[in-house]
Amino acid sequence: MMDPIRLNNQQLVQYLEDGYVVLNPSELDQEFHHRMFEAACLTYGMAQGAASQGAAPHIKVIADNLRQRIPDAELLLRSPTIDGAITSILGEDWQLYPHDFIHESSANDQFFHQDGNLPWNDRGHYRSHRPDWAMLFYYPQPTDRTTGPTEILPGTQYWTNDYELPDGTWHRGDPLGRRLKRFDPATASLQERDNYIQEVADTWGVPNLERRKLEVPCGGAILASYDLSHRGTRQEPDFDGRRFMYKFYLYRATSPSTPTRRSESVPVPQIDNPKVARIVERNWYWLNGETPNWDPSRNDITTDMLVDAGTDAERIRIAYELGLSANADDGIRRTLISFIAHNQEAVRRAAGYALGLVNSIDSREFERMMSDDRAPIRRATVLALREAMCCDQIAVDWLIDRLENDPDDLVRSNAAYALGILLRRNALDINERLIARLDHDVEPDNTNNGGMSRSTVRENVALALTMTQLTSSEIEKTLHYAIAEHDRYAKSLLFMAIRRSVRNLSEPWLADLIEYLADRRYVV
Ligand SMILES: O=C(O)CCC(=O)C(=O)O
Ligand SMILES: [Fe+2]
Repeated sequence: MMDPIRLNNQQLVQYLEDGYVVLNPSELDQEFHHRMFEAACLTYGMAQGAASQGAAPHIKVIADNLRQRIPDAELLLRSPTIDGAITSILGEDWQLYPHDFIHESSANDQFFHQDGNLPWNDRGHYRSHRPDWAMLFYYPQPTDRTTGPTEILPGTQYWTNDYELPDGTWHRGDPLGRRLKRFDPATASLQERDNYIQEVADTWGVPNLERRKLEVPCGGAILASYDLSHRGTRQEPDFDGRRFMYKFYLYRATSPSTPTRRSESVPVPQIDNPKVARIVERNWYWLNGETPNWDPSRNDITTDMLVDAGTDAERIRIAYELGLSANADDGIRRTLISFIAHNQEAVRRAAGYALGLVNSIDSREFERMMSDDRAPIRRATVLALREAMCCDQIAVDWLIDRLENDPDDLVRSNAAYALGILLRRNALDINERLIARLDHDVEPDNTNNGGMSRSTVRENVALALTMTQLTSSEIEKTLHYAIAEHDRYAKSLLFMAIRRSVRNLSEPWLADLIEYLADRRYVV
């Protein structure tokens, strides 16, 4: 097969700035796309059969088994155009998260949303501004305005909405416009529906925010930031065909500590959108294992501005400026740290991302927040340690302690996730502690989203284990839990963790066997 075709610099900046790039894998021919179209029809046919027998078709048939049911999906993912684009964003050892789906358009509109950060609109962790997660949308037929294309809001991938509730619980999914008056499409006219969709887009508070319907030729694909706002649009009434979209979730399992894209620093090409320019620039260098050479003293942005910002767009822009200034100004640095305990959720969150720009933070600076009795403050503290990549003993011990003992599920799932991000770059002696959390008695199911009993915490523990090298005895324990696991996402991730580790430890034939089994996963 041909080598992967990497994104060029322009495409890479477009991805980081607008949140997506359109791909046309010309090495796959029309016959291939036709087979993928037919496979989607067949999958929906089988789903109907399952529905008539009372089984939930979305989980029994359509979701999560695409590579098993449709071997051509593998050819798509490994095609030089698709593989090369994903590699450019997520590194050479990019992984498929074990959730996938085929979406079919209809007369209904979806409303703008960010996909939940765990499958079926569940929540386990704060979103990442770094290129850690992506979605691949693939369209096995021409997709234009009439067929119901996917619509996106370019550049919205670094923002999000508040989700914490006063009683300590939280919204699990991230629809936009959660605060708008409830809208019932069943009783509304098309015009009212369209007005509502515009109102939802306007909730970002960004004047003239562009909406783009992504029309693609047969076999076109979109690689998008996981956090980009998007929606499925309705078909026009005179369209009598079918429009499918295969969706895959992908993530980065390695940290770009060595240059993979270029051999020497290349300045960022033109960035047009000032709201996200700083993040784009940071990510551009981060992808090459570098930090930008910024002058930390060149702005007059104050910490009050972060609190007073009227939109997440503005607050995040300010947060990045402050994070940069904090390297030269101790007052700003201390205020940003204190904002982790601020009473506004959006301020805590923005401060967490800001601290990702501060070089070498000592986790003792978070001592007060670490023992705060309010769960939202502990959640934000986990974010701050993760963004600042605090790997010292105090940080790691506290994160492990939270994973083992925190009464708040979102603190525990965030702690597991953060430990994975730390493990991705540093060897830490915590594998056994993570594995012990896979026991259902110590970490029971906590959600039924998607119609399956699952654990958001075990899912993130399993994710963390895909980012580390396990020893033989750790593999044995992980295998024990993987076999017993009923949460299909946790289970698949555990097999992926074993696959990663076994490569370095065992006979090549055994690694091949595990590789085969992990790839061919089939969940019922
Ligand atoms: O079908 C589409 O174009 C988008 C589907 C989607 O975003 C979703 O269901 O999460
Ligand atoms: Fe979606």
